[in-house]
Amino acid sequence: LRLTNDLRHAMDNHQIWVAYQPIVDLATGEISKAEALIRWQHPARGLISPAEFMPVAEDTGLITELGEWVFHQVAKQVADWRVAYYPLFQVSINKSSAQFHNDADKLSDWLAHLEGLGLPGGCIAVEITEGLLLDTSSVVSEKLLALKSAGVQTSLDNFGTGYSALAYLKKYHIDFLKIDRTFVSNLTANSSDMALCQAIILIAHTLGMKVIAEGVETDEQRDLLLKAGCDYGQGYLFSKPVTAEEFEKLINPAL
Ligand code: G
Ligand code: G
Ligand code: MN
Ligand code: NA
Repeated sequence: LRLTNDLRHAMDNHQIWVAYQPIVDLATGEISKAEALIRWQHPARGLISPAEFMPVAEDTGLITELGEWVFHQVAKQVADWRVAYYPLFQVSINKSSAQFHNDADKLSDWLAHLEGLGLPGGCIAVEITEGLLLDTSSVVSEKLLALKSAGVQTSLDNFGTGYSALAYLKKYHIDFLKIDRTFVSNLTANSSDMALCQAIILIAHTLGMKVIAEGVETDEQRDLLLKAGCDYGQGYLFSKPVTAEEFEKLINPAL
């Protein structure tokens, strides 16, 4: 309950901010996307992980405001970065199952806001987890299909750790598979995780999806992923999640 009151206060007092982690095109080394990751700098408790406060936000209904707030921050950033840096720049936003089940979470509001900024749906990708694809509620499938018809892209986060049926990847026209970092961390030329990454990349490409490897921390991992045909990489090798200001220095080192 304490955390609930604090969270309400935090949203009004700029303790909540959005961190951006680069997603790098492995073939060219360019930063072509970013993942938005919410952060809470608590005055007494320090940095609180979203893994801790998102469930509180969901239980108390604050998730509606929080989700809207994240989206508005990201939309403004992506508008700036598309002009200043790269016209096809895209930012991905994590969305929990609870957000898909929230009636107040409306795609039409998103689209109206993007249109006001002169942005197409494709400037945003929504990151979902495998569990959501197996959710048979009509509200979930309607929202997933509506995202697609609005041109918003979809990424399947932590791929390989859940139970996604391949049929759903096709049904919802998922755009990106994000290989979970547990498979990337033990990559060596002959490891079984290498075989697994190769298999995931083959499936993805066969179905017309792109692949993002998460948790890339070493040059060796990057090189093996590139050799296996992986499209994008994300991880500490390139950068940890940083403030928008620091992100701008990454995309334009002259700043
Ligand atoms: O980097 P990290 O510790 O921040 O991420 C912890 C978890 O919080 C991740 O699983 C991530 O998907 C989730 N997360 C981060 N930002 C958001 C957000 O804006 N919305 C939702 N629903 N989840 C988020
Ligand atoms: O669940 P999701 O994949 O959205 O969460 C991303 C989480 O992974 C964040 O907590 C982020 O800080 C973390 N992360 C990003 N890059 C790396 C990395 O290279 N290594 C490790 N160990 N964690 C990472
Ligand atoms: Mn994610
Ligand atoms: Na992930």
